[in-house]
Amino acid sequence: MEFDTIAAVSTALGEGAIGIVRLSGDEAISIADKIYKGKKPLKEVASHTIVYGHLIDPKTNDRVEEAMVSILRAPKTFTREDVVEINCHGGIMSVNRVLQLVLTNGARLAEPGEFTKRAFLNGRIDLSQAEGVMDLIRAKTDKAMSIALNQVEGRLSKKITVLRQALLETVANVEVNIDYPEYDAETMTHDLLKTKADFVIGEIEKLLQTAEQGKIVREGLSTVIIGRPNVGKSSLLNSLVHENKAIVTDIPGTTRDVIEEYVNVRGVPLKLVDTAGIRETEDIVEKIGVERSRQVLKEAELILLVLNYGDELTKEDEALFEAVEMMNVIVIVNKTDQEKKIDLEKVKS
Ligand SMILES: Nc1nc2c(ncn2[C@@H]2O[C@H](COP(=O)(O)OP(=O)(O)OP(=O)(O)O)[C@@H](O)[C@H]2O)c(=O)[nH]1
Ligand SMILES: [Mg+2]
Repeated sequence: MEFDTIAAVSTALGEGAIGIVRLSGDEAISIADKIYKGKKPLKEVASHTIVYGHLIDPKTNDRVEEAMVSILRAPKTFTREDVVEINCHGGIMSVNRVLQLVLTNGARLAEPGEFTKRAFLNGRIDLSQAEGVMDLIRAKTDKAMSIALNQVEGRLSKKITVLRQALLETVANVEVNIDYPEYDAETMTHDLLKTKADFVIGEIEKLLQTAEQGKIVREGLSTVIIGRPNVGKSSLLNSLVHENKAIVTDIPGTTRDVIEEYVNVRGVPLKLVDTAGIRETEDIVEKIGVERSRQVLKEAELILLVLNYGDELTKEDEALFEAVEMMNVIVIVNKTDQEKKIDLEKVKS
């Protein structure tokens, strides 16, 4: 496929020792040559090497930056196109200046993800690997990272290829049976076909199940802390994240906004959500908070329902039990330092 030459800053924008501006496309090397002065022009530099030089503005001949420039010729590159990586000083000004230079000299600003898109369109990676690249960049825990890396390396793709192959072979076999009945090919009886199909369906279902797990590892398990006002929901959040994130007071109705924080539990990120205690209230602000609590409750994947050891179960508690009946719930009995009033048998039942 033929594309124009794109450029973008590849490193995070901010203050760092090095910033990289990357170009990809047929014109990548010639555009870089327009703004580069070193021992020899970049077009004479061997592929997959890095050279030192200065970046100049061709209009004024002013030196703009000092840089190390990597030359990577097609097809052994991420995009399968010619790629140039300009390593300059990290820092918003410097990196943007270099980007401006390559843009005014013939490159087009890449869209988000466009390098990966090219790698996909040019057949360097398949769709599942392209998704893996994004997951890798966004990974929040070690586990998420290693799963994404597996995907980038094509493990998922390989499993899909095997299933596809099994189906193709079966279809081919059926066609041989029909077109050349005289051949000595295995006869695809109904039973045989069903066994083969069941096997493939089973494998696909297994893959779909891991997709569900993958989503959790990637995005975090949405975990919502609910309970009556003042039972200690915000205290629980603070203790789990080891930080005074949410305001804690002995006034019922303290929390009004929905507060979110990530914690890492054995590699699985939990997106902890603290909510306003659910109760009937006339306070306008608290009312909105309670409404939000009900909303996030609907989207939760895991519920932490907090009760108090020192109180009898109230109608409000029972209403909460009903609201979360069909969901994954962990019941937490808090304030065990107080005198026991709660009926634990009732909680269990
Ligand atoms: N005795 C005792 N008090 C606690 C415990 N945990 C929390 N508290 C106190 O209970 C009060 C309420 O705690 P919060 O964490 O603000 O309760 P909440 O459920 O977030 O309350 P709302 O935001 O109003 O819904 C505070 O005064 C806490 O210090 C505990 O285990 N024992
Ligand atoms: Mg609170």
